[in-house]
Amino acid sequence: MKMKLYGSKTSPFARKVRVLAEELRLNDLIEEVQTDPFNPPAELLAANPLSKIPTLVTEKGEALPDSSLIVEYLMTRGQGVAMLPRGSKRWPALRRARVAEGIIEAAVATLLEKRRPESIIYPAFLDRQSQIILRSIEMLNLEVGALTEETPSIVEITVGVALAYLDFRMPYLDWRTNHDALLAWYQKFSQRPSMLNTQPPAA
Ligand SMILES: N[C@@H](CCC(=O)N[C@@H](CS)C(=O)NCC(=O)O)C(=O)O
Repeated sequence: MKMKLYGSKTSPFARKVRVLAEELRLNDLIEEVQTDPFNPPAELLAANPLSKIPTLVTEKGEALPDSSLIVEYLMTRGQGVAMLPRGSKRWPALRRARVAEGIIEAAVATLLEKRRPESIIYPAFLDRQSQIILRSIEMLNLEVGALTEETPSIVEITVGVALAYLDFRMPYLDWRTNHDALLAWYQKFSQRPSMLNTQPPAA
């Protein structure tokens, strides 16, 4: 029996896990179950009352209901992804990963807000999410020298998935403009097989 990953081809949180699984060469141990968290099958709810994707159920039936938990777990199962640095480089690395995760959160919040009936969409909320994203891009652009171009860690994977999600859902933000260093890094990172094999369908 394989592990089951409840996810979707468009969810950036699921993509983070899918890229990681591929980098760790664990794909063959994982069955991906395409799941709509807004129309959840009973199996998802049994594993995760939060009704969110990604959710992983291990071969032993243990449920892991959050991408960060799944990342922590899969890191114990495979090799090929860099560990986070120890010592003084650790906290800046974790901060970058958290900021990239925040970009994903703000972009998903934007998408959900836009799906509300037009009369109750709150433009100030959308504007705030865009500002959050642009400030975060600014920071990552300044700090891109700390991202590796070789074996990635979860920091690089989260940054790469966040930028790809902006291209997919918020191309009008045009994050590339004036962020040449981040763009140069992303152009290489996005060519990794793990990124190419986990692309969302055309929007
Ligand atoms: N913190 C969670 C966030 C997961 C999440 O929000 N996933 C979205 C899909 S991209 C979802 O399942 N949304 C359903 C909902 O918000 O009810 C994680 O890292 O896994």
